[in-house]
Amino acid sequence: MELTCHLGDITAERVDAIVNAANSTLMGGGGVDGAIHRAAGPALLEECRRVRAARWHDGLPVGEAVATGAGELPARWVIHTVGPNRHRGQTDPELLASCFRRSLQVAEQVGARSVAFPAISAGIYGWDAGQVADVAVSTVRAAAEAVQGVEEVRFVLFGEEVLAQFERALGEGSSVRARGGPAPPRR
Ligand code: AR6
Repeated sequence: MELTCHLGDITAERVDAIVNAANSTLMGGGGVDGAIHRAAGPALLEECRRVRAARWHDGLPVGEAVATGAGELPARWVIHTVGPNRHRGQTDPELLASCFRRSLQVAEQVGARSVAFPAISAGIYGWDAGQVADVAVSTVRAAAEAVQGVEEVRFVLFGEEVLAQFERALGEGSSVRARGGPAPPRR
């Protein structure tokens, strides 16, 4: 499995599946969740409603993941996962690790070979970007053998500071910037 990171807007990423840092309701929100729903259009919310009705009546639990289509996005699937919310005392890194692991398992189940992740929980949910990067990289590396259908994982980050943390976690030379994507956002 190839792991890379770069600056960018995940909604524009040309991969089989993008991962959404959602909340348990799956009904949209701010941050990357809001951006994904805006870019995908109303079909995504409709699908999320169906997923809730069919399988997750009480909402998607923290650390769990589920796939839908991707509406008007270039990706084929959106994999929704719910990160732990530090502001609610959800400080166990295993919950965050579970988001990355379950998302990869779901990606493999639907047949996605390339997957893009944002920095789950590093925004509104209040986790330190360095800790998110450490958990993300170690979890994806540990899962690589078990999810051989997924050949490529890209971490798509929304700011220089978060990017620097993922570059550090991945180690030197593993970052590929804006490959085939739009110009990265500058802050
Ligand atoms: N592309 C890539 N990364 C992005 C984008 C984008 N378009 N937009 C934001 N980020 P957050 P969380 C980065 O807050 O902490 C929502 O309301 C952002 O800079 O989106 O898991 C949900 O509905 C940060 O580094 O997700 C939940 O209620 C990272 O994505 C809650 O927020 C994650 O920030 C989830 O909070």
